Amino acid sequence: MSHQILEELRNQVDDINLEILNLINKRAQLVEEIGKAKEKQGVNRFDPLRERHMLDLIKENNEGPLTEGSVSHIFKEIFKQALDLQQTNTKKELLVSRKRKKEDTIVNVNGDPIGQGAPSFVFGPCAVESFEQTDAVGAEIAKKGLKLMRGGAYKPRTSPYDFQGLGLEGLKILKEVGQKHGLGIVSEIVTPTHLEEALDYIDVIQIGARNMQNFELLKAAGQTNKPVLLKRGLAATIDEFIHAAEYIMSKGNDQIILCERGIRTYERATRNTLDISAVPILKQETHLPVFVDVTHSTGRRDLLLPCAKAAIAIGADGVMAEVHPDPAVALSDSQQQMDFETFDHFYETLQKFMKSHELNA
Ligand SMILES: [Mn+2]
Repeated sequence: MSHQILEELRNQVDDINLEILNLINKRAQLVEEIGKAKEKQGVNRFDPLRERHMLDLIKENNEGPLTEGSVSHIFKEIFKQALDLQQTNTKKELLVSRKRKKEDTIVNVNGDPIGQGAPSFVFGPCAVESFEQTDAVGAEIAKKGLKLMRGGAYKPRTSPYDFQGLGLEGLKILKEVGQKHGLGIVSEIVTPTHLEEALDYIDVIQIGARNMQNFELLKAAGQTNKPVLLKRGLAATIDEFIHAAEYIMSKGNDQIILCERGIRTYERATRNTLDISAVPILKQETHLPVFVDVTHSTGRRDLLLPCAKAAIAIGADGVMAEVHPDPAVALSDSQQQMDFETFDHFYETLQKFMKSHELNA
C-alpha cells in the first residue's frame, strides 16, 4: 500500500469520525427534547421497552463486519450517555445546587450569620439529662463568647431500652438555659408531630443521621421558617445527602446547614469514618454551609482536636462536638464527650491553630 493510499484512507476515517460525532450529538439533542416532553407529562425518562426495541432494530439491520455484540455494546453506551446528560441537567436544576445559585447561603440564627467566613461552633451535651447538667455546659459555652448550644431531647438510640431522652421536658430545659446564657439552641426532632411544639423552644431544628431520609420529616422542616441542621445518614452517599437537603428546600426553607458526621465503613478503629473530602465536595456542589461533627464521626476523644483542625483547614463552616460536665456518668455517648477541662484545651488550641493559619477570616 503506497503512502498516498494510506493517507487517503485515514482522511476518510477522520471524516467518518466527524460524521459520527455530529450524529451522536444530534441524537443527544433529540433525546433531551424527548426528556423534556416526558417531564411535562410526568413520565419516567428511562424506558426499558423502548431501549429493547431500539437495540433489536439495530441488530436486525447490522450487516457487519462488526458483530452483534460489539454493535449492541456501542449503542448501549450511546444510550447511556444521553440519559446521563439528562440526569446532569436535572442536577443543575436542584435548588440546593451551586449551579442554581452561585453565592453562599448564609444561615441566620438569632441574627448571627453562619457560613459567612469565620467558622461557627456548636457544643453541648449529647443528651439533656437535667437542668443542672445543661446549665453547667451552657455557662462554659457562653464563657467562650460562643452563641450556639446543642443538646438532645429526643434521642434515636440503637436499642429501644437505651435512654430515649427527656422529650418536651428536655426542650424546656434547653430553652431556659439558652435564654439564661444568650445561646441559640440546636436540638434534634425525630417526627413531624413533635415539630410544631418544638418550634417554641429551639432555634435550629436538627435532623439526625438516622432520619436523613425520613422524607415526611424533611418536608415538615421545609415548611417551617427555622434553620435546619441536616446530618448525613450513616450510610448515605453525598448525592443522597444533597437530595435530602433538596426535600427541605423544595418546601420553601433555604436556611439549611449540612453536617458531615462520618459514614459506616469496614474500619473499626473509629466509630464511623469521617469523610473529610465530603466537605469541599458539598461546598462545590451546593451553596449551603457545611459543618463537621467530630464527636460522632470519630467516637474518640483523642481524635476530636485533630479532626476539628482538619475540618476547618479543609473549609468547613463549623464544627460540632459534645461536652458534658462528667462524661463518665453521661446517659449516652460517654466515651466521646469532652469534660470542661478537655473542652477548654480543645477550644483554645483550635483558636491558636486558626490564628496561626489565618483561618478565621
Ligand atoms: Mn451523641
